[in-house]
Amino acid sequence: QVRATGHSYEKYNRWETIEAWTQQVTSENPDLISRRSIGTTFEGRTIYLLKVGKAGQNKPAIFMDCGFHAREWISPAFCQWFVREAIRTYGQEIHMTELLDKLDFYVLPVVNIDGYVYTWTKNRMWRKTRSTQAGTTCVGTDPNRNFDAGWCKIGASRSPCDETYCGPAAESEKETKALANFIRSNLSSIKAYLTIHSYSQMMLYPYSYDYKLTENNAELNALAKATVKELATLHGTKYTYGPGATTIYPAAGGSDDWAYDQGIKYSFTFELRDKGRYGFALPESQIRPTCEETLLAIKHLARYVLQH
Ligand code: ING
Ligand code: ZN
Repeated sequence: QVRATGHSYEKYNRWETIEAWTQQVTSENPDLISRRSIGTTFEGRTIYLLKVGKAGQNKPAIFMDCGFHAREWISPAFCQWFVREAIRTYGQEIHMTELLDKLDFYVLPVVNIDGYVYTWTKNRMWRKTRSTQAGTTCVGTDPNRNFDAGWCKIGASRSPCDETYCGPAAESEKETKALANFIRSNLSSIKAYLTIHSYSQMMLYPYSYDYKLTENNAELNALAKATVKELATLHGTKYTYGPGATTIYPAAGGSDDWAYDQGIKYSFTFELRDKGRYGFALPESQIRPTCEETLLAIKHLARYVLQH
């Protein structure tokens, strides 16, 4: 069997390798995976989206993205792991089989591809996109401050040189615009929005742009509590959970808040391992345990969404 060059689920892969992997995994599993482009990045790279699930009519869907922030390498690693486990365990493990029979997962392996490439070539700790604009030599917008959810009102900066720059306007970035357009076009099927970040071991839900609570706060709290409990069963990894504003920090323009306000009632940000020992530079030896425990959490969440 031909493999995407140098690809490994237990290593961090460069973008070219991930891109080749999306092609490979799709062509090898045509009954479970299809690939499309939802747009291109500032530097012209193709933004791929994988649809993972058994073909069926009017299926509900769960949208999950990885790689918003360039340096959070464990995030794209998890999206790849998730897809591999889906194809490996479909027809073998009852819960995964039921999930893929009854719903579709939209998996966006890397949102901020230009930034990700930059962390491999120039600066490992880059966070933002790589867009440029007239009037400043500073590069990049924080994609998780760029959504139209209390845009730039709190926990974000209007200065292009800052790490949390909200951009010249909401959805100014080609990457966030592409993601938002896809979700807007598929709102009737998307039941949950999941965005994978690192680090700090948290499961966050809206709101982050305001201290107000969502209408279903009690349900989101109970679901998060049960999900992090499930995650901990494997390696004992402890997660905290709660509304973003009070659990991590207030921050406007995040994708989870935006998705929630679009009507997607199950909207979560995961902050994967660790709690700061290695931070963004999480060793490759932790890819497997991190992805294993996160998979348990996502499957638990998906089962819940399917039943509600
Ligand atoms: N954390 C998120 C960030 O963008 C967050 C936290 C989640 C903010 C949801 C706003 C909304 O700052 C990391 N590590 O990126
Ligand atoms: Zn992040």
